[in-house]
Amino acid sequence: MRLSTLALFMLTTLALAACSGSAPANPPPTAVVLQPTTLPPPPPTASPTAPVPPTAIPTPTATPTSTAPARASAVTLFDPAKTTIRLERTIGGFRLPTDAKNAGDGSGRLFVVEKAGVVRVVRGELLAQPFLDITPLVGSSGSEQGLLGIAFHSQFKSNGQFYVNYTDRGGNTVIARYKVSSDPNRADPNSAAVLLSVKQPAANHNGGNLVFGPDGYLYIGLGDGGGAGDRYGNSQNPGSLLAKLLRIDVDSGTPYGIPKDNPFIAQAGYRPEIWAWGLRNPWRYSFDRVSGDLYIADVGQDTYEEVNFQPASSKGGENYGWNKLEGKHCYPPGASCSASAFVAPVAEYAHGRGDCSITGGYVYRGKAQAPLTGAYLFADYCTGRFWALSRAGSGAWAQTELIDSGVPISSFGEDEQGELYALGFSNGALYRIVAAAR
Ligand SMILES: [Ca+2]
Repeated sequence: MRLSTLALFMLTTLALAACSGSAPANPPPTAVVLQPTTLPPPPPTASPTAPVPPTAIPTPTATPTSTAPARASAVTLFDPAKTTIRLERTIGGFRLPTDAKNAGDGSGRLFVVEKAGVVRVVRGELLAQPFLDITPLVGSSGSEQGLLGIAFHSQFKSNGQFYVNYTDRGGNTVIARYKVSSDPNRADPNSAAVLLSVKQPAANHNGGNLVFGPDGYLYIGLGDGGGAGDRYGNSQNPGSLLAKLLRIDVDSGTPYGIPKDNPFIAQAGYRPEIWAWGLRNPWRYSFDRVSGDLYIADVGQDTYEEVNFQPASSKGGENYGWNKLEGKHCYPPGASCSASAFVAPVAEYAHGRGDCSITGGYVYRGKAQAPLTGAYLFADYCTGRFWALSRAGSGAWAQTELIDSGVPISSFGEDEQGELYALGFSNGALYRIVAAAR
């Protein structure tokens, strides 16, 4: 049993996104420790009434017509032979952090999600007052349950809307909208509106991420419902929302609308929310903020972790193969399968060195760490190993191991400037990712 490999890292409670972890979570730290930080201060213009400054998040551009490696603007400077990374610890004291997102409002803040049901604000330093505390609503007893993700509406600055993904006290997934209060560092807990509730047959594989795409639609990742091997048969069932990446319109309809160009909107037997399917537990996924390409890190079963790539030109509908494929290999091991029926991952790594569960990151598009530009960074939750995925002019993917940090990375974060961070789950630390020469 591969859980034995976790012992090395004392992570017996922490198989956050892995397939079979079911032990209760660690008790959280008892005190919030504010540490000196090297995070940049918020920009001086970021008062609540300041005009909206231009942000580093690009507006959607014309849809490309091919799956060429990258647009001219999506420059890649990263050279895997010359560059690696190091983790620079900035702030500690988070209690089992699961996500970190910016609000895109020019405030320079980073919002860190804690598993039990709290959202904290980092504005140069960690603010003592939580942004949101919905602990009474959140069921977090299972290792993969809790408040798992947050996303801010592209017009958050004007409409104050943000969205959370949590497991409720019954173990089911809830997607809810909240609004900020008159205090920009505090949400209105009474503003909750539930958009979607999805029954979860088991405690694990809840997905948990929320991301607004460059198209303005909300992308919701859901795992296969849990257990192991997709025992509930959701991954290749288009009538289920589980094991899918959903795409919904939060700005129309009640409680939400279906984008008219969703791939299965008119197909009998398919849920119209589905954007992509055949996913096991797409814990973390992100869009390249320059190219618009989508990277989906899908947690594997017992053998392979994988990264799926969807070019910005995609019309959706990709079937990423679970549970007929695990990584690029037929599942279960030894079975035969028609791999050509599915979209294979562009990168994978095998278990065997202690790795167990992929944590997807971001394509680096900031300024301060220029040697990382264009690299997609991801990590393994159990070992804390980091990799970069980059693409040569030929279109060939290169997967490069960067460091073996030993930190259980639950999630990455990207600030408004495109600088990247990583969250240590059990140690409650926020790390800045810094380029380093090899
Ligand atoms: Ca797959």
